[in-house]
Amino acid sequence: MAEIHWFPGHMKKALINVEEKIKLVDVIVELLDSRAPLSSLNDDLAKLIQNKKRVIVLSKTDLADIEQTKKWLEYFKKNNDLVIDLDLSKPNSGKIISNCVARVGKPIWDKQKAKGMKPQPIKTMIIGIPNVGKSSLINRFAKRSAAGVENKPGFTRGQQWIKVSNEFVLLDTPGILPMNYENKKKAMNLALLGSIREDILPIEDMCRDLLDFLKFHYPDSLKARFDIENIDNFEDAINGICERRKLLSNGTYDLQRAYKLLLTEFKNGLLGQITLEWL
Ligand SMILES: Nc1nc2c(ncn2[C@@H]2O[C@H](COP(=O)(O)OP(=O)(O)OP(=O)(O)O)[C@@H](O)[C@H]2O)c(=O)[nH]1
Ligand SMILES: [Mg+2]
Repeated sequence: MAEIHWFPGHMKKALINVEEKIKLVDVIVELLDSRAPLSSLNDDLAKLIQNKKRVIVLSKTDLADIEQTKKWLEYFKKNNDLVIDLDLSKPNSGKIISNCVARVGKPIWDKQKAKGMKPQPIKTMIIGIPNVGKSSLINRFAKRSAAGVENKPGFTRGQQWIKVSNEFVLLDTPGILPMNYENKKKAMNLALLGSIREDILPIEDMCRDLLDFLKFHYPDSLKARFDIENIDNFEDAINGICERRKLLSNGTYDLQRAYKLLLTEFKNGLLGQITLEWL
């Protein structure tokens, strides 16, 4: 596979914007997709935020393997103060995240009070790769649709301050991908999660990688979802999906439709709770 350098102009601008705003910000909430937390890390962003108070959120836990998420929480807790997992489809996720930001921001309020000042709203910047749930988290936090949400990478284009209360203001940011990928696997994981635009990697390569992974780690979910037996060989598995789902074109199997269907059903959690990066 050719090397991937997909770094659209708006992401470059977004990275510069984060750098410009960072001095104003009290707390960073960094979202990582719990299905591939290491692939979700962005070194370019990490450099900018290294001296800031931070809450790490493993997002989309409803789509991830519960056992693996537990292990990833422990992993990140070794080097970070506050790490939580969140299913943002649940309304109570807003309360959980606001409690965390309040905990991290308390020393700032204490300092202001000690100086005789009125405590100011904690300025919180929400960062992460595209499609990881940043705008969804803001809407839960603010208890209203303050930020645009869409299931496609790169939906949020500009930064936006959102006042939640007298205690918090939030800054939504566009998703930012790494400028370079240290390995092919990371780019592939991001594409499978829906954080890299779908047409960047060849769809057949994506399906090959996904099926290779699933047949090893989650063979039963693959067999059960598509009612297929032979999953060891890629062609047999795809043909099986075409057969079961009646994906035919002019009397032959419509492989392109099978590829799309497999990726969409995986992304939407229809194959079960699956984590692509295992500890
Ligand atoms: N199942 C599930 N879906 C989620 C969760 N959080 C967000 N989503 C969905 O993921 C998609 C992307 O969410 P956004 O909040 O727009 O993501 P974003 O990080 O703001 O994306 P960009 O603006 O593109 O960078 C939407 O379809 C959300 O409904 C979650 O915890 N579980
Ligand atoms: Mg967004």
